[in-house]
Amino acid sequence: MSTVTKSWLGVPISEIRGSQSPWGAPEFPLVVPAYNHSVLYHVQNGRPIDGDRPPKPQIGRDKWDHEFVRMPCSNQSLYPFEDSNGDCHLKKRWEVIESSLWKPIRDSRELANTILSYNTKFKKIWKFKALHKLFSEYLDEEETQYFFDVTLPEIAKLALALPKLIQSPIPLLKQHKNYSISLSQQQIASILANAFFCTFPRRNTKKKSSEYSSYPHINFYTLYETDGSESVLEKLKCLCHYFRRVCTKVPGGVVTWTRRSVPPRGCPAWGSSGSPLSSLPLHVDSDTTIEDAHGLIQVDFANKYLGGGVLNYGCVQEEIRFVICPELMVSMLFTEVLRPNEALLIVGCERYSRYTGYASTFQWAGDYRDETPLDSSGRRRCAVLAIDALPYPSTVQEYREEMLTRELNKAWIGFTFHADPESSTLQYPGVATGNWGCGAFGGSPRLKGLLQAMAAAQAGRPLAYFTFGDAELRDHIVDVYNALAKCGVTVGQLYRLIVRFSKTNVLRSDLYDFLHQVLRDGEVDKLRGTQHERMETDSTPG
Ligand code: AR6
Repeated sequence: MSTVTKSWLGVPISEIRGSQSPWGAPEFPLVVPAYNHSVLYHVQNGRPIDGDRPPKPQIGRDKWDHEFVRMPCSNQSLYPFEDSNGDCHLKKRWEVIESSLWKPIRDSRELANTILSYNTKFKKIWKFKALHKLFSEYLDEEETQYFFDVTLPEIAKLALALPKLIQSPIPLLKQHKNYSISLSQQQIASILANAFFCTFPRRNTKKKSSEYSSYPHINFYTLYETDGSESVLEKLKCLCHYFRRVCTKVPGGVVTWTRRSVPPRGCPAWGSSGSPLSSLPLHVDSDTTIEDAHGLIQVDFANKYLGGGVLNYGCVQEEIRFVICPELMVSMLFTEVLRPNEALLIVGCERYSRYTGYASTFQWAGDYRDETPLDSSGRRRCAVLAIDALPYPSTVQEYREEMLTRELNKAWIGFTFHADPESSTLQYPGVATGNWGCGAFGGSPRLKGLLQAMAAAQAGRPLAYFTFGDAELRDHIVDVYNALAKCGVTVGQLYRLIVRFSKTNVLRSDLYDFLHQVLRDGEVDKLRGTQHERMETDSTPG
Protein backbone atom coordinates (compact mmCIF):
# COMPACT_ATOMS: atom_id res chain seq x y z
CA MET A 1 0.00 0.00 0.00
CA SER A 2 1.40 3.38 -0.91
CA THR A 3 1.13 6.28 1.48
CA VAL A 4 0.27 9.54 -0.21
CA THR A 5 1.38 12.52 1.84
CA LYS A 6 -0.42 15.69 0.96
CA SER A 7 1.55 18.84 0.35
CA TRP A 8 -0.86 21.14 2.16
CA LEU A 9 -2.18 21.91 5.62
CA GLY A 10 -5.06 24.05 6.86
CA VAL A 11 -8.38 24.27 5.05
CA PRO A 12 -8.83 22.77 1.56
CA ILE A 13 -8.19 25.08 -1.39
CA SER A 14 -11.91 25.06 -2.24
CA GLU A 15 -12.49 27.11 0.93
CA ILE A 16 -10.06 29.72 -0.32
CA ARG A 17 -11.73 29.91 -3.70
CA GLY A 18 -15.21 29.85 -2.21
CA SER A 19 -16.26 26.87 -4.35
CA GLN A 20 -15.21 23.45 -5.55
CA SER A 21 -14.50 24.78 -9.03
CA PRO A 22 -11.71 27.31 -9.48
CA TRP A 23 -14.20 29.56 -11.27
CA GLY A 24 -17.09 29.52 -8.80
CA ALA A 25 -16.25 32.87 -7.15
CA PRO A 26 -18.01 36.07 -8.24
CA GLU A 27 -16.52 37.88 -11.25
CA PHE A 28 -14.73 41.20 -10.92
CA PRO A 29 -16.69 44.30 -11.98
CA LEU A 30 -17.53 44.34 -15.68
CA VAL A 31 -15.68 46.52 -18.15
CA VAL A 32 -17.77 49.68 -18.43
CA PRO A 33 -16.30 52.93 -19.77
CA ALA A 34 -16.48 55.57 -17.02
CA TYR A 35 -14.80 58.73 -15.73
CA ASN A 36 -12.30 56.46 -13.95
CA HIS A 37 -12.03 53.72 -16.59
CA SER A 38 -10.59 54.17 -20.07
CA VAL A 39 -11.68 51.39 -22.39
CA LEU A 40 -9.59 51.45 -25.54
CA TYR A 41 -11.86 49.18 -27.55
CA HIS A 42 -15.45 49.52 -28.55
CA VAL A 43 -17.92 48.12 -26.02
CA GLN A 44 -21.25 47.55 -27.75
CA ASN A 45 -24.13 48.24 -25.38
CA GLY A 46 -22.38 46.20 -22.75
CA ARG A 47 -22.49 43.18 -25.07
CA PRO A 48 -20.12 40.53 -23.85
CA ILE A 49 -17.12 39.76 -25.96
CA ASP A 50 -17.04 36.19 -27.20
CA GLY A 51 -13.26 36.00 -27.02
CA ASP A 52 -13.01 34.66 -30.56
CA ARG A 53 -12.79 37.87 -32.56
CA PRO A 54 -10.88 40.88 -31.22
CA PRO A 55 -13.11 43.86 -30.46
CA LYS A 56 -12.83 46.99 -32.62
CA PRO A 57 -10.79 49.94 -31.36
CA GLN A 58 -12.51 52.85 -29.63
CA ILE A 59 -12.32 55.99 -31.78
CA GLY A 60 -10.68 59.04 -30.25
CA ARG A 61 -7.97 61.64 -30.77
CA ASP A 62 -4.28 61.36 -30.12
CA LYS A 63 -3.06 63.30 -27.07
CA TRP A 64 0.57 64.33 -26.82
CA ASP A 65 0.99 65.49 -23.23
CA HIS A 66 1.97 64.53 -19.70
CA GLU A 67 -1.28 62.74 -18.94
CA PHE A 68 -1.10 60.15 -21.71
CA VAL A 69 1.36 57.67 -23.16
CA ARG A 70 3.26 59.39 -25.96
CA MET A 71 2.65 57.02 -28.82
CA PRO A 72 5.27 56.25 -31.48
CA CYS A 73 2.68 56.76 -34.21
CA SER A 74 1.67 60.23 -33.01
CA ASN A 75 1.99 62.97 -35.63
CA GLN A 76 3.74 64.98 -32.97
CA SER A 77 6.46 62.44 -32.41
CA LEU A 78 9.39 64.14 -34.13
CA TYR A 79 13.03 63.08 -34.09
CA PRO A 80 16.26 64.67 -35.34
CA PHE A 81 17.62 62.88 -38.39
CA GLU A 82 20.77 63.73 -40.34
CA ASP A 83 20.53 64.22 -44.09
CA SER A 84 23.27 63.27 -46.55
CA ASN A 85 25.01 66.65 -45.97
CA GLY A 86 25.22 65.99 -42.26
CA ASP A 87 22.50 68.57 -41.46
CA CYS A 88 19.94 67.75 -38.80
CA HIS A 89 16.18 67.95 -39.47
CA LEU A 90 13.18 67.05 -37.38
CA LYS A 91 11.16 64.34 -39.06
CA LYS A 92 8.01 62.45 -38.19
CA ARG A 93 9.48 59.44 -36.49
CA TRP A 94 6.65 57.08 -37.41
CA GLU A 95 7.39 57.58 -41.11
CA VAL A 96 10.95 56.43 -40.52
CA ILE A 97 9.75 53.51 -38.40
CA GLU A 98 7.31 52.51 -41.14
CA SER A 99 9.86 52.57 -43.91
CA SER A 100 12.36 50.61 -41.78
CA LEU A 101 9.92 47.93 -40.67
CA TRP A 102 8.54 47.32 -44.16
CA LYS A 103 11.99 46.27 -45.36
CA PRO A 104 13.06 42.63 -45.02
CA ILE A 105 15.15 41.89 -41.91
CA ARG A 106 17.24 38.77 -42.41
CA ASP A 107 19.38 38.45 -39.30
CA SER A 108 20.12 39.99 -35.92
CA ARG A 109 22.55 42.57 -37.43
CA GLU A 110 19.80 43.85 -39.70
CA LEU A 111 17.36 43.81 -36.79
CA ALA A 112 19.77 45.90 -34.72
CA ASN A 113 20.25 48.33 -37.64
CA THR A 114 16.51 48.63 -38.09
CA ILE A 115 16.07 49.56 -34.43
CA LEU A 116 18.92 52.06 -34.67
CA SER A 117 17.49 53.67 -37.80
CA TYR A 118 14.94 55.54 -35.68
CA ASN A 119 17.05 55.58 -32.48
CA THR A 120 20.06 57.22 -34.13
CA LYS A 121 21.32 58.78 -30.87
CA PHE A 122 22.24 55.31 -29.69
CA LYS A 123 24.13 54.18 -32.78
CA LYS A 124 27.44 54.12 -30.99
CA ILE A 125 25.98 53.00 -27.66
CA TRP A 126 23.66 50.05 -28.15
CA LYS A 127 25.50 46.83 -28.97
CA PHE A 128 22.61 44.27 -28.87
CA LYS A 129 24.86 41.61 -27.37
CA ALA A 130 22.05 39.38 -26.06
CA LEU A 131 20.12 39.59 -29.33
CA HIS A 132 23.14 38.56 -31.42
CA LYS A 133 23.97 35.77 -28.99
CA LEU A 134 20.42 34.42 -29.12
CA PHE A 135 20.28 34.19 -32.90
CA SER A 136 23.85 33.36 -33.76
CA GLU A 137 24.84 31.01 -30.93
CA TYR A 138 21.94 29.93 -28.78
CA LEU A 139 19.06 28.91 -31.03
CA ASP A 140 19.62 26.26 -33.65
CA GLU A 141 19.79 27.41 -37.25
CA GLU A 142 16.33 26.20 -38.12
CA GLU A 143 14.71 28.10 -35.26
CA THR A 144 16.57 31.27 -36.19
CA GLN A 145 15.58 30.89 -39.82
CA TYR A 146 11.93 30.41 -38.90
CA PHE A 147 12.04 33.48 -36.68
CA PHE A 148 13.41 35.77 -39.41
CA ASP A 149 11.36 34.23 -42.24
CA VAL A 150 8.01 33.86 -40.55
CA THR A 151 7.65 35.41 -37.09
CA LEU A 152 9.56 38.66 -37.45
CA PRO A 153 7.67 39.97 -40.52
CA GLU A 154 4.46 39.32 -38.57
CA ILE A 155 5.77 41.17 -35.50
CA ALA A 156 6.61 44.08 -37.80
CA LYS A 157 3.09 44.08 -39.24
CA LEU A 158 1.65 43.98 -35.75
CA ALA A 159 3.81 46.94 -34.72
CA LEU A 160 2.82 48.93 -37.79
CA ALA A 161 -0.86 48.27 -37.15
CA LEU A 162 -0.60 50.40 -33.98
CA PRO A 163 -2.33 53.54 -35.37
CA LYS A 164 -5.17 51.41 -36.69
CA LEU A 165 -5.54 49.31 -33.54
CA ILE A 166 -5.21 52.05 -30.93
CA GLN A 167 -7.14 55.15 -31.88
CA SER A 168 -7.83 56.75 -28.53
CA PRO A 169 -5.18 57.93 -26.07
CA ILE A 170 -3.85 55.67 -23.30
CA PRO A 171 -3.88 57.51 -19.97
CA LEU A 172 -0.93 57.14 -17.63
CA LEU A 173 -1.74 55.36 -14.38
CA LYS A 174 -0.15 58.04 -12.26
CA GLN A 175 0.51 58.09 -8.55
CA HIS A 176 -2.46 58.87 -6.28
CA LYS A 177 -4.91 57.82 -9.01
CA ASN A 178 -7.66 55.24 -8.66
CA TYR A 179 -8.10 54.42 -12.29
CA SER A 180 -8.58 51.54 -14.73
CA ILE A 181 -7.53 50.88 -18.31
CA SER A 182 -8.89 48.09 -20.50
CA LEU A 183 -7.21 46.98 -23.69
CA SER A 184 -7.91 44.15 -26.09
CA GLN A 185 -5.30 41.40 -26.33
CA GLN A 186 -4.80 42.46 -29.95
CA GLN A 187 -4.01 46.02 -28.88
CA ILE A 188 -1.64 44.64 -26.26
CA ALA A 189 0.14 42.52 -28.87
CA SER A 190 0.66 45.61 -31.02
CA ILE A 191 2.05 47.56 -28.05
CA LEU A 192 4.45 44.74 -27.25
CA ALA A 193 5.51 44.47 -30.89
CA ASN A 194 6.42 48.17 -30.70
CA ALA A 195 8.30 47.57 -27.46
CA PHE A 196 10.16 44.74 -29.21
CA PHE A 197 11.23 47.20 -31.95
CA CYS A 198 11.97 49.91 -29.35
CA THR A 199 9.71 52.52 -30.92
CA PHE A 200 8.26 54.19 -27.80
CA PRO A 201 9.47 57.80 -27.69
CA ARG A 202 11.24 59.31 -24.69
CA ARG A 203 11.63 55.88 -23.07
CA ASN A 204 15.31 55.21 -23.74
CA THR A 205 16.81 57.09 -20.86
CA LYS A 206 16.58 56.84 -17.11
CA LYS A 207 18.06 60.26 -16.32
CA LYS A 208 16.38 61.81 -13.27
CA SER A 209 15.30 64.81 -15.32
CA SER A 210 13.71 62.74 -18.10
CA GLU A 211 9.96 62.72 -18.55
CA TYR A 212 9.51 59.01 -17.84
CA SER A 213 12.09 58.62 -15.09
CA SER A 214 9.33 57.52 -12.69
CA TYR A 215 8.11 54.82 -15.11
CA PRO A 216 9.57 51.40 -15.87
CA HIS A 217 11.41 50.71 -19.11
CA ILE A 218 9.22 49.52 -21.95
CA ASN A 219 11.48 49.38 -25.03
CA PHE A 220 13.21 46.00 -25.07
CA TYR A 221 16.68 47.43 -25.75
CA THR A 222 17.62 47.07 -22.07
CA LEU A 223 17.19 43.32 -22.44
CA TYR A 224 19.10 43.22 -25.73
CA GLU A 225 21.91 45.16 -24.05
CA THR A 226 22.59 42.57 -21.33
CA ASP A 227 25.49 40.19 -21.82
CA GLY A 228 23.13 37.41 -22.81
CA SER A 229 23.39 35.13 -19.79
CA GLU A 230 21.41 31.93 -20.16
CA SER A 231 18.39 33.11 -18.20
CA VAL A 232 18.18 36.27 -20.33
CA LEU A 233 18.22 34.17 -23.49
CA GLU A 234 15.53 31.93 -22.06
CA LYS A 235 13.42 34.99 -21.27
CA LEU A 236 13.87 36.11 -24.87
CA LYS A 237 12.71 32.67 -25.99
CA CYS A 238 9.52 33.14 -23.96
CA LEU A 239 8.92 36.51 -25.61
CA CYS A 240 9.57 35.17 -29.11
CA HIS A 241 7.19 32.34 -28.37
CA TYR A 242 4.51 34.82 -27.30
CA PHE A 243 4.86 36.63 -30.63
CA ARG A 244 4.74 33.38 -32.55
CA ARG A 245 1.48 32.53 -30.81
CA VAL A 246 -0.26 35.89 -31.25
CA CYS A 247 0.93 36.20 -34.83
CA THR A 248 -0.49 32.78 -35.64
CA LYS A 249 -3.87 33.51 -34.07
CA VAL A 250 -4.80 36.89 -32.65
CA PRO A 251 -6.34 36.37 -29.23
CA GLY A 252 -9.81 37.85 -28.86
CA GLY A 253 -10.03 38.69 -25.17
CA VAL A 254 -9.37 41.80 -23.13
CA VAL A 255 -7.36 42.79 -20.05
CA THR A 256 -8.05 45.39 -17.34
CA TRP A 257 -5.45 47.22 -15.23
CA THR A 258 -6.61 48.97 -12.06
CA ARG A 259 -4.46 51.15 -9.86
CA ARG A 260 -5.60 51.58 -6.25
CA SER A 261 -4.31 54.31 -4.01
CA VAL A 262 -5.47 54.62 -0.41
CA PRO A 263 -4.36 57.55 1.74
CA PRO A 264 -2.69 56.49 5.01
CA ARG A 265 -5.72 57.67 7.01
CA GLY A 266 -7.84 55.19 5.04
CA CYS A 267 -5.74 52.23 6.23
CA PRO A 268 -6.57 50.23 9.37
CA ALA A 269 -5.29 51.25 12.80
CA TRP A 270 -3.44 47.97 13.14
CA GLY A 271 -2.76 48.14 16.85
CA SER A 272 -6.44 48.31 17.72
CA SER A 273 -7.88 45.99 15.10
CA GLY A 274 -10.37 43.61 16.67
CA SER A 275 -10.49 41.20 13.68
CA PRO A 276 -9.93 37.68 15.00
CA LEU A 277 -7.27 35.64 13.22
CA SER A 278 -9.52 32.61 13.62
CA SER A 279 -11.88 34.17 11.03
CA LEU A 280 -9.25 33.62 8.34
CA PRO A 281 -9.49 30.46 6.23
CA LEU A 282 -5.81 29.56 5.70
CA HIS A 283 -4.37 26.98 3.32
CA VAL A 284 -0.60 26.45 3.26
CA ASP A 285 1.00 24.40 0.49
CA SER A 286 4.66 23.64 -0.10
CA ASP A 287 4.38 22.28 -3.64
CA THR A 288 2.12 24.46 -5.77
CA THR A 289 3.28 27.72 -7.32
CA ILE A 290 1.24 30.90 -7.28
CA GLU A 291 0.59 30.95 -11.02
CA ASP A 292 -0.99 27.51 -10.74
CA ALA A 293 -3.45 28.60 -8.05
CA HIS A 294 -6.29 29.01 -10.54
CA GLY A 295 -9.22 31.20 -9.65
CA LEU A 296 -7.43 33.07 -6.83
CA ILE A 297 -5.99 36.58 -6.76
CA GLN A 298 -2.36 35.75 -7.51
CA VAL A 299 0.24 37.99 -5.92
CA ASP A 300 3.08 39.35 -8.02
CA PHE A 301 6.10 39.96 -5.75
CA ALA A 302 6.60 43.23 -7.48
CA ASN A 303 9.14 45.95 -7.75
CA LYS A 304 7.75 49.45 -7.28
CA TYR A 305 8.82 49.87 -10.90
CA LEU A 306 6.50 47.22 -12.31
CA GLY A 307 8.24 44.29 -13.95
CA GLY A 308 11.44 44.79 -11.93
CA GLY A 309 14.31 43.39 -13.93
CA VAL A 310 12.27 41.66 -16.63
CA LEU A 311 13.92 43.80 -19.32
CA ASN A 312 17.28 43.23 -17.71
CA TYR A 313 18.95 40.40 -15.80
CA GLY A 314 16.12 39.78 -13.28
CA CYS A 315 14.69 36.28 -13.31
CA VAL A 316 12.75 35.67 -10.11
CA GLN A 317 9.05 35.51 -9.37
CA GLU A 318 7.89 38.76 -11.00
CA GLU A 319 10.14 38.53 -14.03
CA ILE A 320 9.23 34.89 -14.67
CA ARG A 321 5.54 35.70 -14.40
CA PHE A 322 5.94 38.57 -16.83
CA VAL A 323 7.70 36.50 -19.50
CA ILE A 324 5.32 33.55 -19.32
CA CYS A 325 2.38 36.02 -19.43
CA PRO A 326 3.90 38.88 -21.50
CA GLU A 327 0.63 40.86 -21.56
CA LEU A 328 1.56 41.83 -17.99
CA MET A 329 4.50 43.77 -19.45
CA VAL A 330 2.12 46.39 -20.80
CA SER A 331 1.84 47.56 -17.16
CA MET A 332 5.33 48.95 -17.70
CA LEU A 333 4.09 51.30 -20.41
CA PHE A 334 1.76 53.31 -18.22
CA THR A 335 2.17 52.51 -14.50
CA GLU A 336 4.08 55.13 -12.59
CA VAL A 337 6.31 53.84 -9.79
CA LEU A 338 4.08 52.54 -6.97
CA ARG A 339 3.91 54.49 -3.74
CA PRO A 340 3.83 52.71 -0.37
CA ASN A 341 0.03 52.97 -0.27
CA GLU A 342 -0.68 51.73 -3.79
CA ALA A 343 -1.24 48.46 -5.62
CA LEU A 344 -2.08 47.34 -9.14
CA LEU A 345 -4.51 44.60 -10.17
CA ILE A 346 -4.41 43.08 -13.64
CA VAL A 347 -7.39 40.98 -14.67
CA GLY A 348 -7.46 38.88 -17.80
CA CYS A 349 -3.91 38.06 -18.83
CA GLU A 350 -3.19 34.80 -20.61
CA ARG A 351 -0.30 32.45 -20.04
CA TYR A 352 1.66 31.37 -23.13
CA SER A 353 4.73 29.49 -21.88
CA ARG A 354 5.78 26.71 -19.56
CA TYR A 355 9.04 26.97 -17.69
CA THR A 356 11.42 25.01 -15.51
CA GLY A 357 14.04 26.18 -13.04
CA TYR A 358 14.35 29.50 -11.29
CA ALA A 359 16.75 32.44 -11.49
CA SER A 360 19.97 31.25 -13.18
CA THR A 361 18.44 27.85 -14.00
CA PHE A 362 15.28 29.29 -15.55
CA GLN A 363 14.35 27.75 -18.92
CA TRP A 364 11.54 28.10 -21.40
CA ALA A 365 9.86 24.69 -21.48
CA GLY A 366 7.46 24.98 -24.39
CA ASP A 367 3.99 26.14 -25.26
CA TYR A 368 1.27 26.55 -22.61
CA ARG A 369 -2.39 26.43 -23.60
CA ASP A 370 -4.29 28.50 -21.08
CA GLU A 371 -7.70 26.92 -20.43
CA THR A 372 -8.81 29.65 -18.02
CA PRO A 373 -12.38 30.60 -18.98
CA LEU A 374 -13.35 34.17 -19.90
CA ASP A 375 -15.54 36.34 -17.70
CA SER A 376 -18.59 38.21 -18.99
CA SER A 377 -16.35 41.04 -20.23
CA GLY A 378 -14.07 38.72 -22.20
CA ARG A 379 -11.19 38.63 -19.71
CA ARG A 380 -9.48 35.43 -18.65
CA ARG A 381 -10.46 34.75 -15.08
CA CYS A 382 -6.93 35.35 -13.91
CA ALA A 383 -6.15 38.19 -11.51
CA VAL A 384 -2.57 39.22 -10.82
CA LEU A 385 -2.04 41.56 -7.89
CA ALA A 386 1.18 43.58 -7.94
CA ILE A 387 2.34 44.62 -4.48
CA ASP A 388 5.91 45.63 -3.79
CA ALA A 389 7.57 44.80 -0.48
CA LEU A 390 10.56 46.82 0.65
CA PRO A 391 14.08 45.46 0.36
CA TYR A 392 15.68 44.97 3.78
CA PRO A 393 19.42 44.96 4.32
CA SER A 394 18.92 43.70 7.90
CA THR A 395 16.35 41.93 10.06
CA VAL A 396 16.35 44.76 12.57
CA GLN A 397 15.15 47.17 9.90
CA GLU A 398 12.42 44.83 8.72
CA TYR A 399 10.99 44.72 12.25
CA ARG A 400 10.85 48.49 12.77
CA GLU A 401 7.29 49.45 13.60
CA GLU A 402 6.86 51.81 10.64
CA MET A 403 8.09 49.05 8.34
CA LEU A 404 5.60 46.56 9.81
CA THR A 405 2.83 49.08 9.23
CA ARG A 406 4.06 49.83 5.72
CA GLU A 407 3.98 46.17 4.68
CA LEU A 408 0.62 45.56 6.37
CA ASN A 409 -0.91 48.53 4.59
CA LYS A 410 0.56 47.50 1.26
CA ALA A 411 -0.80 43.96 1.54
CA TRP A 412 -4.18 45.15 2.84
CA ILE A 413 -4.58 47.69 0.01
CA GLY A 414 -3.96 44.88 -2.47
CA PHE A 415 -6.16 42.34 -0.71
CA THR A 416 -9.12 44.74 -0.49
CA PHE A 417 -9.28 45.35 -4.25
CA HIS A 418 -12.95 45.17 -5.29
CA ALA A 419 -13.90 44.10 -1.77
CA ASP A 420 -16.96 45.42 -0.04
CA PRO A 421 -15.70 47.18 3.08
CA GLU A 422 -19.15 47.03 4.68
CA SER A 423 -19.47 43.29 4.29
CA SER A 424 -18.92 41.12 7.32
CA THR A 425 -18.82 37.93 5.28
CA LEU A 426 -15.76 36.51 3.54
CA GLN A 427 -14.84 38.06 0.19
CA TYR A 428 -14.10 35.68 -2.68
CA PRO A 429 -11.92 34.82 -4.44
CA GLY A 430 -9.17 34.51 -1.85
CA VAL A 431 -5.54 35.48 -2.29
CA ALA A 432 -2.68 33.23 -3.42
CA THR A 433 0.65 34.41 -2.06
CA GLY A 434 3.89 33.17 -0.50
CA ASN A 435 7.31 34.43 0.53
CA TRP A 436 6.61 37.98 -0.56
CA GLY A 437 9.67 40.19 -0.13
CA CYS A 438 11.76 37.24 1.06
CA GLY A 439 13.97 36.43 -1.92
CA ALA A 440 15.66 39.26 -3.78
CA PHE A 441 14.38 41.65 -1.11
CA GLY A 442 15.88 39.70 1.79
CA GLY A 443 12.87 39.63 4.14
CA SER A 444 11.90 36.89 6.54
CA PRO A 445 9.11 34.48 5.48
CA ARG A 446 8.12 33.88 9.10
CA LEU A 447 7.31 37.55 9.55
CA LYS A 448 5.86 38.17 6.07
CA GLY A 449 3.67 35.06 6.41
CA LEU A 450 2.05 36.48 9.54
CA LEU A 451 1.78 40.03 8.19
CA GLN A 452 -0.02 38.77 5.10
CA ALA A 453 -2.32 36.59 7.24
CA MET A 454 -3.16 39.68 9.34
CA ALA A 455 -3.85 41.78 6.23
CA ALA A 456 -6.05 39.01 4.82
CA ALA A 457 -7.98 38.58 8.10
CA GLN A 458 -8.53 42.33 8.21
CA ALA A 459 -9.63 42.38 4.56
CA GLY A 460 -11.92 39.38 5.05
CA ARG A 461 -10.17 37.51 2.23
CA PRO A 462 -9.21 33.83 2.57
CA LEU A 463 -5.51 33.14 2.10
CA ALA A 464 -3.54 30.43 0.31
CA TYR A 465 0.16 30.57 1.15
CA PHE A 466 2.67 28.75 -1.05
CA THR A 467 6.01 28.10 0.61
CA PHE A 468 7.89 27.22 -2.60
CA GLY A 469 9.14 23.80 -1.60
CA ASP A 470 9.72 24.58 2.08
CA ALA A 471 7.71 21.98 4.03
CA GLU A 472 9.16 23.08 7.37
CA LEU A 473 7.99 26.65 6.84
CA ARG A 474 4.55 25.34 5.89
CA ASP A 475 4.32 23.36 9.15
CA HIS A 476 5.56 26.25 11.27
CA ILE A 477 3.17 28.78 9.76
CA VAL A 478 0.22 26.48 10.33
CA ASP A 479 1.35 25.68 13.91
CA VAL A 480 1.68 29.29 14.94
CA TYR A 481 -1.53 30.29 13.16
CA ASN A 482 -3.48 27.49 14.88
CA ALA A 483 -2.09 28.44 18.27
CA LEU A 484 -2.96 32.13 17.76
CA ALA A 485 -6.44 31.34 16.42
CA LYS A 486 -7.17 28.91 19.27
CA CYS A 487 -6.38 31.57 21.85
CA GLY A 488 -8.69 34.03 20.06
CA VAL A 489 -5.84 36.40 19.22
CA THR A 490 -6.89 39.40 17.16
CA VAL A 491 -4.96 41.19 14.43
CA GLY A 492 -4.41 44.12 16.83
CA GLN A 493 -3.02 41.88 19.57
CA LEU A 494 -0.70 40.12 17.19
CA TYR A 495 0.49 43.45 15.86
CA ARG A 496 1.40 44.59 19.35
CA LEU A 497 3.12 41.30 20.11
CA ILE A 498 5.25 41.62 16.99
CA VAL A 499 6.12 45.19 17.93
CA ARG A 500 7.10 43.99 21.39
CA PHE A 501 9.24 41.25 19.89
CA SER A 502 10.89 43.77 17.60
CA LYS A 503 11.86 45.99 20.51
CA THR A 504 13.45 43.29 22.60
CA ASN A 505 14.09 39.99 20.91
CA VAL A 506 14.75 40.36 17.20
CA LEU A 507 18.40 39.43 17.27
CA ARG A 508 18.13 36.93 20.10
CA SER A 509 15.23 34.64 19.32
CA ASP A 510 12.76 33.48 16.73
CA LEU A 511 9.41 35.22 16.26
CA TYR A 512 7.37 32.01 16.32
CA ASP A 513 9.14 30.69 19.47
CA PHE A 514 8.40 34.02 21.10
CA LEU A 515 4.70 33.86 20.13
CA HIS A 516 4.31 30.26 21.31
CA GLN A 517 5.91 31.25 24.62
CA VAL A 518 3.59 34.23 25.05
CA LEU A 519 0.57 32.02 24.42
CA ARG A 520 1.83 29.37 26.84
CA ASP A 521 2.31 32.03 29.50
CA GLY A 522 -1.31 33.10 29.07
CA GLU A 523 -0.24 36.63 28.21
CA VAL A 524 -2.96 37.03 25.63
CA ASP A 525 -5.48 37.55 28.44
CA LYS A 526 -3.42 40.51 29.60
CA LEU A 527 -3.32 41.84 26.04
CA ARG A 528 -7.09 41.57 25.88
CA GLY A 529 -7.18 44.03 28.80
CA THR A 530 -4.84 46.47 27.08
CA GLN A 531 -6.75 46.22 23.82
CA HIS A 532 -9.92 47.14 25.67
CA GLU A 533 -8.28 50.14 27.28
CA ARG A 534 -6.77 51.17 23.96
CA MET A 535 -10.06 51.01 22.12
CA GLU A 536 -11.69 53.10 24.81
CA THR A 537 -8.91 55.68 24.59
CA ASP A 538 -9.21 55.67 20.78
CA SER A 539 -12.91 56.44 20.99
CA THR A 540 -12.66 59.05 23.76
CA PRO A 541 -13.51 62.41 22.20
CA GLY A 542 -10.47 64.67 22.26
N1 AR6 B 1 5.23 30.70 -6.49
C1 AR6 B 1 5.38 30.74 -5.14
N2 AR6 B 1 6.48 31.21 -4.52
C2 AR6 B 1 7.48 31.66 -5.28
C3 AR6 B 1 7.42 31.65 -6.69
C4 AR6 B 1 6.23 31.14 -7.29
N3 AR6 B 1 6.08 31.09 -8.61
N4 AR6 B 1 8.57 32.15 -7.15
C5 AR6 B 1 9.33 32.45 -6.08
N5 AR6 B 1 8.68 32.16 -4.94
P1 AR6 B 1 11.25 37.11 -5.18
P2 AR6 B 1 10.96 39.53 -3.52
C6 AR6 B 1 9.16 32.37 -3.56
O1 AR6 B 1 12.69 37.13 -4.84
O2 AR6 B 1 11.90 39.10 -2.47
C7 AR6 B 1 12.07 40.98 -8.50
O3 AR6 B 1 13.19 41.45 -9.18
C8 AR6 B 1 10.62 31.99 -3.33
O4 AR6 B 1 10.72 31.47 -2.00
O5 AR6 B 1 10.85 37.13 -6.60
O6 AR6 B 1 9.69 40.22 -3.14
C9 AR6 B 1 11.00 42.04 -8.40
O7 AR6 B 1 10.89 42.78 -9.59
C10 AR6 B 1 11.32 33.31 -3.45
O8 AR6 B 1 12.55 33.33 -2.76
O9 AR6 B 1 10.47 38.33 -4.47
C11 AR6 B 1 11.50 42.86 -7.26
O10 AR6 B 1 12.49 43.76 -7.67
C12 AR6 B 1 10.32 34.24 -2.81
O11 AR6 B 1 9.05 33.74 -3.26
C13 AR6 B 1 12.10 41.83 -6.34
O12 AR6 B 1 12.47 40.74 -7.17
C14 AR6 B 1 10.47 35.68 -3.15
O13 AR6 B 1 10.55 35.86 -4.54
C15 AR6 B 1 11.11 41.35 -5.33
O14 AR6 B 1 11.77 40.47 -4.49
